[in-house]
Amino acid sequence: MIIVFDPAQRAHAPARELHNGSFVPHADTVARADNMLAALGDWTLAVDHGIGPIARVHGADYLAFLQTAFEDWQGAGRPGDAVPYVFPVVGRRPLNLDRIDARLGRFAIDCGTPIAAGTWQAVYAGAQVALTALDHVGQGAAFALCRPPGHHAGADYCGGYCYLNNAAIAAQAAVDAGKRVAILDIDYHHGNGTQDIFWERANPLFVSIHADPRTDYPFYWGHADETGAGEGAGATLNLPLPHGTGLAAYRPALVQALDRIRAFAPDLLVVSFGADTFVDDPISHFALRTADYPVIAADIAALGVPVLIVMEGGYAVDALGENVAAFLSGFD
Ligand code: OKP
Ligand code: ZN
Repeated sequence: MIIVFDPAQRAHAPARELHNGSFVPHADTVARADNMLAALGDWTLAVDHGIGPIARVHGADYLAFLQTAFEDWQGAGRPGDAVPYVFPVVGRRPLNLDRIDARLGRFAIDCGTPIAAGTWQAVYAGAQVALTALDHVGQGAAFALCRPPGHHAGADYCGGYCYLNNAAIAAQAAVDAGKRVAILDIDYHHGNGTQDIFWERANPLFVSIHADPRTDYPFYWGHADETGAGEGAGATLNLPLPHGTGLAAYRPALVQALDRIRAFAPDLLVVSFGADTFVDDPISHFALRTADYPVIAADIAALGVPVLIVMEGGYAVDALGENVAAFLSGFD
């Protein structure tokens, strides 16, 4: 399998996140990428496709914000990473303010997604990793080793450690090339950004299996009654599962997801893959084992559809490479 990476993604190294009321070391470490690379072996360097395919998904105001937010934060005399702390919610007017503190809140959904010195450079490279891996999808699958993840980022917001939605950018590029695209999101967390981006679209189809948002981040998205709107009515399928879910309970949801995807008859399947469904994940509560990942992958591969796998979460760092390698092995 072709594995695509760009070391420029290492430039994103946020220090801390607000987690359950305390600032703690950020869970999305550079070591996550290192652990995957060590387990996977040879990789191909991403090719620059420019800003065009990114701008097909993300708004111009948001992209401009991301590129200067850290400089603006430093310009306001602030130490450390840029972190939002006030949000234009609960009926506030959508004012277009200049102050960096106000702009951070306008373009973010949480306090766990700091913007640090190398964030833009890294996330731009991550989007190029996904686009390059898309170019390599043929009869077999290709893997985009993206870090930070992307599926919580919407058209005009960052959140959940995500800044640019790598899976959505690749899916949109494939749609623009005339393809029917299905997205299967099997990260532990609901892919709210991807859902929002394609909410009113019949193509791509968006299907997600994730922790019930009544108990887990991102709380306000991913409930079973969210099915899309307008031309996208019925083109979103959410399958929330409870804490403690192991393979026996996971697989029926997977079968349901794959049945829907098969009925859609896609030319391409984009898999947003998170290994945070692993039993030992420090921030998650499913119970999948390393040996379960090839089983899940083989179920997906049995669709017989070309697959682009885009890396999302997974925070049991020492086991991450092994879990990703196990998942990718199921596509051989
Ligand atoms: C990213 B991905 C505030 C945020 C709480 C966010 C989890 C983001 C997971 N600290 N947790 O889906 O793996
Ligand atoms: Zn996740």
